[in-house]
Amino acid sequence: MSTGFFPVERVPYEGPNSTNPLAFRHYNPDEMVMGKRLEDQLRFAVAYWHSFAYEGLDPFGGPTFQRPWFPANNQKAAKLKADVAFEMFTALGVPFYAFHDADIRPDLGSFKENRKAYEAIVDIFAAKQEETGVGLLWGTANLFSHRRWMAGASTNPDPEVFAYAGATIKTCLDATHRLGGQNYVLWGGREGYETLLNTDLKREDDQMGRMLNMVVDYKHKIGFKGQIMVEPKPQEPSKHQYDYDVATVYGFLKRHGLENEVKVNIEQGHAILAGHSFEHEIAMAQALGVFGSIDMNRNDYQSGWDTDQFPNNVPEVALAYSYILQGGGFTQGGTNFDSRIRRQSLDAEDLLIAHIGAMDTCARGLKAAAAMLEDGTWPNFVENRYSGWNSDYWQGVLAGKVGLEALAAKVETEGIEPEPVSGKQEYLENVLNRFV
Ligand code: XUL
Ligand code: CO
Repeated sequence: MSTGFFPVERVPYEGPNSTNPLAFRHYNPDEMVMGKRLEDQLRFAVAYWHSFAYEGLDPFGGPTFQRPWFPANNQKAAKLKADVAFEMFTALGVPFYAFHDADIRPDLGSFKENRKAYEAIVDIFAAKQEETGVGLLWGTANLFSHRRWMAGASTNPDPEVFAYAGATIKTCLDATHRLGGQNYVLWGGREGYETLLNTDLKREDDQMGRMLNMVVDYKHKIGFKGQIMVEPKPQEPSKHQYDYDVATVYGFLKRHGLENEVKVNIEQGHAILAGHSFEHEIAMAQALGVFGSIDMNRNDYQSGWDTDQFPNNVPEVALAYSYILQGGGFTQGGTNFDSRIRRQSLDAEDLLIAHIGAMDTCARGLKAAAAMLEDGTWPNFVENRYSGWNSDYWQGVLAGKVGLEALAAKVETEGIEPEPVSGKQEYLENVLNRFV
């Protein structure tokens, strides 16, 4: 029995000329792109928190959304929320969703009561996954909203908070495993500091490294095959966050012996806050061998904070997917819409419309990215630019067969005087513009 919350049960694909706001114009899940169905290339996920738990608050105002499951803090409301959520996943035809513990259960006060309430909803999710075929892209724990986390979760000066964080992660990892989750994400919103004056950086780094090692050990113990991922973000809510960006996370993983166990979930808006582009973070993760998955949401470029808006810029999205496709596409990762509708977007259909637009934008971006790569002009240019390195001699240099003295001698004996060549930036920009 449908709850009747949404005006339609299924959003159809109607093609680029459709003017129906509740239809896809570019996302046809069965369309083949670079040898895979579009659905399998993009691997879309809906974020439970933004669509079903967010009430429309901002720093200056309270809830604007009136949902039948608000504001009750009980299991009955949590169950209705789950019913509506799975109706939306089905209406959109998304293969995945993602959630935090706190998104899906009421807060009943104690750890034990909350765990039981959470597991009861997880039981409902298991049945609904079975019924609808929708799967879990990733599970995660909310270790940042409740006041107990205000000074950090694993990085808290109080070891009892460290223990509480560990117990929460264990509960969420168990649930993710039970639901066949493809990944498990750790985003450390409070793993950082508000002021260095009260902070011991060395201790906090050791604590965070220990926790992540415990998580990885436990994953292996229970046989969870999902990928553990850290989600970088430089700040907000903390003034400074330790998982600043991809390169910083990689250094942390190396330091704690985890670089082969943990990958990154890269969010577009977080990349921008770190002073990077989205494609920079994706390309960096690929270069370091830790690319996992993406949160596809943009910030308002003027406001300077994380506004979690749905993507609507095709050229930007195309560039991001072009790096993902060059790296071989997603394996266990996917495209999670860590995005929320604006607080004036009150209607149930606004939730559908936002996701439809985002899915169409991503579909257009991915198809443009595939066309760029299939054309070959751009990747071949980059390949050629470095082709001087391909000979045995220069490969030997990279492999450590030649030292600094021999290199210096070669320059003089062979009279090497390199001639600079054009980097062709504008040419490449024009080439890419042919596809977007
Ligand atoms: C916060 C953020 C989170 C993580 C999951 O900026 O991106 O929603 O994706 O905790
Ligand atoms: Co995110």
